[in-house]
Amino acid sequence: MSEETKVTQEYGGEQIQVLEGLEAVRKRPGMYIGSTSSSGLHHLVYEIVDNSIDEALAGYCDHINVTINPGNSITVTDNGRGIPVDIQPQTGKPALEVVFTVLHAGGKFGGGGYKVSGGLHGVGASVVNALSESLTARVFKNGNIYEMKFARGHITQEMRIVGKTDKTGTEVTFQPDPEMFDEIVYSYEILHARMREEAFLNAGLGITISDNRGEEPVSETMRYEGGIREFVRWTNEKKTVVHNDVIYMSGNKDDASAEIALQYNDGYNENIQSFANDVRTPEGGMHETGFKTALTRVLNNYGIKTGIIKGDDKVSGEDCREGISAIISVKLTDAQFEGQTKAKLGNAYIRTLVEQIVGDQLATYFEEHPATAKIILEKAMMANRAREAARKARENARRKTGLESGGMPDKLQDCNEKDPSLCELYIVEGDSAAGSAIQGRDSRFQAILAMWGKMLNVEKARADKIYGNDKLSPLIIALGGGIGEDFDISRLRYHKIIIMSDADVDGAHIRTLLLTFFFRYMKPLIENGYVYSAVPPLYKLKRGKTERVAYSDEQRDMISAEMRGESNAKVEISRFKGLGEMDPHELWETTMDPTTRTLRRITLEDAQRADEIFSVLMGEQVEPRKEWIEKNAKYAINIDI
Ligand code: TSJ
Repeated sequence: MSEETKVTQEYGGEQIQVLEGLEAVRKRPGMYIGSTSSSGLHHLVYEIVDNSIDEALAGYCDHINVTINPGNSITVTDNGRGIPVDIQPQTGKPALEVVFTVLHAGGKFGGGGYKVSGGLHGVGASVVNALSESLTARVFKNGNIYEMKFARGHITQEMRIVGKTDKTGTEVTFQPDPEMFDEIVYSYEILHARMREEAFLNAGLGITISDNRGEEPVSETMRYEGGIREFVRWTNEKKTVVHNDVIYMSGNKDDASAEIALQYNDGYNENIQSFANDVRTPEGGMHETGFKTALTRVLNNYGIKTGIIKGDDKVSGEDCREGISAIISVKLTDAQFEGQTKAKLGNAYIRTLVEQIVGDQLATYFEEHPATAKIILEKAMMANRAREAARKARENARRKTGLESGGMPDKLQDCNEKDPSLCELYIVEGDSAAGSAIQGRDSRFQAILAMWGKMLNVEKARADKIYGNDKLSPLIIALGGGIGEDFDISRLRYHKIIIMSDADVDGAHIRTLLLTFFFRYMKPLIENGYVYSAVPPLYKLKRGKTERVAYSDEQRDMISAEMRGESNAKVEISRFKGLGEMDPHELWETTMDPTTRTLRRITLEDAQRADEIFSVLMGEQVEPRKEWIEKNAKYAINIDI
């Protein structure tokens, strides 16, 4: 067999593999981009932008543009070297073509790790290509403009030169395939927030995000010379800080690097945001563990050495984190994302690296800035005393509420089943809705807790007050696992906790409050996926004696067309005003029956968003609150502040 035919045969084999690869992406898009909902749709943009960021990390690019075009296609451009266009000896094809047609291992969902800089980039580019109705790539390089086009992963125009240029860079435009996604409308807010994060995490890199869909184009350029230092400042912007400087630490070992920035505010919440290779790790992992260990150790050592901590008065890890805003960003070539949602970093050597950096550099910082060190340490000691007081208050409250003896609150209509994994707790807003829920439920496994009225302002309250609060303590007692540091998920009485509230402003208020409370005091509930939102119907449709319900505007239109049928019969459509309006049977059928209902699982992201909204609405600073309410007038809430 001559050398030439051999090559041709291999080429043929590869061609088939290429198509099979991209076909696999179209068969199981969720495997590659997480989901086909809005989150997956936005993920396409991140996959493309990642390549430009790699080019920036390699030192060849300092600006990226991300544009939402009319019709919801996306254009990403950078001023890097341009994707290589030369023919690869192994494949006989231009590198550009390979980038878009060969499925690379890698990415957060595809398995494998980080793209190693220096190698061929384009991780994820073929996935985006497979899921796009059309995609055009242009490369500005060697004085030429090269162009190549694709549709659903297939080449529709081979690479060709379409003009001359004196610039270098890459431009990719793609139109997500509506056959592949539940919705194809991009959110400027979501992309803007993510691009801001990328700009913070990559100091000096400029990112412009634009939206050209409306009559008035919108655009913002973000560039942070200070990187994650500015990220921390931005996080604390609406808070009152207790020291002025952001503390910054960084270091590297072998191929891995880590940087950490932190600053304390006068609040009680812990806000640590960690990233691995610019990907958020909401469940933490080794980098967070290393940070926490070192922070606690450095503060205690400093306190003992200076005599500020006397005797046995050591501060705990939680004490050291009250009021902290911190960003931890690590970059490594072999990131292991673990946990159910791949949201946790598993590489053990990163713990050592971060622990060493913080251990050395924070200690040095404290030596050089004793005034700041004292403020932080005294805040931790104050937290320690408050926690001690809270523990006593809790014991008192327990005795009073009969928690020890297992007495359950009046507001709770419990279920008969005792196995928590089979039990559901519906948290229902308002008396009449609770009444319907109590009558409509299956009391074998569904418990109802009625809640109403204005709840405690969780932002300003400490744990001791929360235990004694008359709105929250029935909930805490009903759930059975305690709160805060002694929250014990094994004592939880229900594994499904379902918030059932109206789709109006008051309902949103209650949901925000509850999610914030869970996020701050029972985080494992959300991490374990135990918290849900009930999805009540929005419309009732009636034709003669036939009644059906719809949960969205689209569904309403679909069902109404169906019911109208060929005969164009009259279909009456009415809007459900609230849960209280439904009779028990209706409520059971549409919202509570496990065989027909829809439940929306609350993610850590949802809860974090609620927490942010809550901070703005309940925080001490008036200006941000005013701004937020003005911006969200339709959602403006009457809160007892
Ligand atoms: F992959 C992609 F299509 F998604 C994509 C890649 C999309 C966008 C908007 C930009 C890029 C990209 C790729 N920007 N810059 C690069 N650089 C390279 O691919 C490159 C250039 C030169 C060399 C070299 O060794 O000379 C190596 C690489 C990997």
